[in-house]
Parts: sequence; structure tokens; C-alpha cells
Amino acid sequence: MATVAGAFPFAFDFNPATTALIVIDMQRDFVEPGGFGETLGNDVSLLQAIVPTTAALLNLCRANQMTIIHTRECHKPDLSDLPDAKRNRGAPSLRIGDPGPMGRILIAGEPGAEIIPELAPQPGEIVIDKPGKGAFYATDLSGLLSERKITSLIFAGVTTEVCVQTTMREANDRGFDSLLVEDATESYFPEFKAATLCMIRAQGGIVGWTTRFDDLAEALND
Ligand code: C5J
Repeated sequence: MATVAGAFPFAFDFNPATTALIVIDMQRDFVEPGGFGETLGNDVSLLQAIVPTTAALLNLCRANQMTIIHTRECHKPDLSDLPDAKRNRGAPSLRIGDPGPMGRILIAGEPGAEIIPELAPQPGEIVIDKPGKGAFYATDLSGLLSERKITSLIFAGVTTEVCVQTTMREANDRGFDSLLVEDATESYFPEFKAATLCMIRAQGGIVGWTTRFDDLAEALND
């Protein structure tokens, strides 16, 4: 067992053998200029700032033989898994499925839907393509976790208040203990990230726990 003594709202105990790291949607479409995030009017440089810590987190969990899962928010090329409500929402300069500088926006197999090279999955790591914001919706994630007897989840990725928070809430309702690494997650809106961290750990950890990367590393390196 390991204990993250500095976690909020209180210490987080976990067994690395039954814990998975889930890195949410660190895709070129969200993190690099020219992708979906920028078409929505966002400053993607904010998200680029967490790449070194997220890479260190991946390496820490790999060194501790933990299950590693990466997710990608993307849709089938025929858009059969894209509800009109999602495609037509808002006024982006390019919609999901439209051709952009990195191929069709958020479409599986296109360059923009790939995970950024700095955080590329290694052989044997699980990659889940998801059509929703939550990683449990319309995917094999539940089955993959139960096959591996996973009971705790460590989260990183983007964006904090959308796909990360949605997936943590889905995980919480399914009985997983979830820990979010504060400096390995980011939002285009710093105030939304701050609010999400508060919401997760409020009321005695109503959704889960949060921690700084260094406190998690200390727990695993002890
Ligand atoms: C968004 C995500 N923000 N990965 N997706 O649309 O959070």
C-alpha cells in the first residue's frame, strides 16, 4: 500500500497493483494550435504547460508497474456516433468532422485526434476512443478495469472541468476511489480548474481526492 499524505481533503491510500492512471484527452486537437480547442476560441498554451508534469507522472506510474490508460475524444469518420446536439452546439470556426490543419476535427485516425508525441502511449498501454465527455460512456472502460481488478484511479489530462471531471464523477458512482493530480490537469479557464478542484474535494471528498505531483511521487518512492 502507498499513502499520499499531502492529498486533499485527507490522505489517499492506494495499492499500485490495483490502481490505474487515466490520462484524459491529451490530443493534438486540444493542446496544439489549429485544433478543436483553438477553433472554439481558446488559448491552447495554457494546456501545453502541464505536458512536462504529465510526462513525469506517466513515467512514475510506469516505473511502479501500474495500469496505464489513455483516452481520446473522437468520432467515427461517418459521424454515426456524433449527436447533432454535439456537432451543432455553439459557434466554432470549424465543427467536429470538418477539415482543419490537422485533418478532420476530432475524427479517429486523423492527426489531430492523436495523443501529443511527448505523451505517446507505450506498447501494452490501453487507448480508449470515446465519443462523449466521460470515458465510461459508450466504451469498454468498465470491463477493462474489472478484468484487471482495478479499484483506484489516478487522473490527469484535459480539460479539468469537462472530460476529466465528468469521468471522475462517472468513476465515483461506479465505486472507484479517484485522485486527480492538480499540476497534471488544466483548463482553458483557470477559474474553472480552481473551482473543479474545490468541488471534487469538498464535503469530505464527495467526488474524490486531489494532490500535487510531488506528493504522489513521494508516496510511490518511499
Ligand atoms: C472538451 C475535453 N473540453 N477533453 N473536451 O470539449 O475536455
